[in-house]
Amino acid sequence: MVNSEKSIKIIFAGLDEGGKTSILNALKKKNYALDDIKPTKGINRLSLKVLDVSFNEFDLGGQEMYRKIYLQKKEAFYNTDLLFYVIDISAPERYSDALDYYKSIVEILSEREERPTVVVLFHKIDKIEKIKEEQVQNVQNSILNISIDLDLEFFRTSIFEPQTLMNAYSHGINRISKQTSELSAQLKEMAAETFADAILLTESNGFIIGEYAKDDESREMLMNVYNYLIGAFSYMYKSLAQTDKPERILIDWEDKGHSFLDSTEIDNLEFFFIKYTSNPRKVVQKFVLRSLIQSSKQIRNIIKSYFD
Ligand SMILES: Nc1nc2c(ncn2[C@@H]2O[C@H](COP(=O)(O)OP(=O)(O)OP(=O)(O)O)[C@@H](O)[C@H]2O)c(=O)[nH]1
Ligand SMILES: [Mg+2]
Repeated sequence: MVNSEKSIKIIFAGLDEGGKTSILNALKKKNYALDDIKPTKGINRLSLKVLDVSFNEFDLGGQEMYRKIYLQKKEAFYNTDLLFYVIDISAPERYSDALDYYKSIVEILSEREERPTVVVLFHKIDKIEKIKEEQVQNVQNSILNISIDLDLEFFRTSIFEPQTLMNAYSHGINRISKQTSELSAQLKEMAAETFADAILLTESNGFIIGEYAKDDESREMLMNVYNYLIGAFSYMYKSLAQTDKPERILIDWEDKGHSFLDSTEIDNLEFFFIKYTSNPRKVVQKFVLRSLIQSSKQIRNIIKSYFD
């Protein structure tokens, strides 16, 4: 699925105003005010390197004139590993256009016998008053019919519920990695050893590499912690000199438990483990640190072979 140069192509496609750029901004923690987002002109590309894997994300502006160009030239869709297809669930009058565009993309892919992982986002679920469940089911069925042979999953998302975005994004990334189950198993073990309810492994830019949560509630807390840390904190952290950087940061969420941020270096790159526990009394500092170092070694090997 992933080609040998270890370069991963992720595209975000869908009609104009669907929310693609907003989703990417939310995932990348660019806390722009909502009104600041302008329609995307053409294609926006974001590149990020994690170890020796480069992730290239393409935000395909969805206005009709751009869609026409992509469908005509087709290259925009070539060699895609992961396609996020964004549908504004609160705009039923546009479902049929959204389906047509999706169908055209799938046709281009099948001409070339490409089978990327597809994640369909029914987006803007916060606008519940506009959602007609029966119509949504019809759209879902049509997409299923069009997508024979594709690894496909549906998610319901909103930028006002960041964990919904994280779930969808993590699912997509996980599907294109062969090593995922091993990494999740490792994170689960690490969670057990460190009395964490949820644990997240991120690259210093905030890119999520792996995640484990024992239930939805702790996943939601983990996401809150992640937003908090990756937003203001990582900026501050980066500006610190190496010698001034704390090994561990503890945040007390009062009645909601504690979270920890531990940094670890793998091949001169910085990674963070974000942990959340609802019961901090259980956490024994020394033991936690020791097991963290042990687990990091194993995780290091998994990360290195993540997209092999
Ligand atoms: N209510 C709500 N509005 C959203 C959500 N996500 C995005 N929006 C709004 O939807 C509008 C369009 O968002 P964009 O991110 O520009 O959409 P886009 O898909 O990038 O549009 P193009 O670049 O033209 O293809 C903006 O006004 C956003 O604030 C969401 O989850 N809920
Ligand atoms: Mg856009």
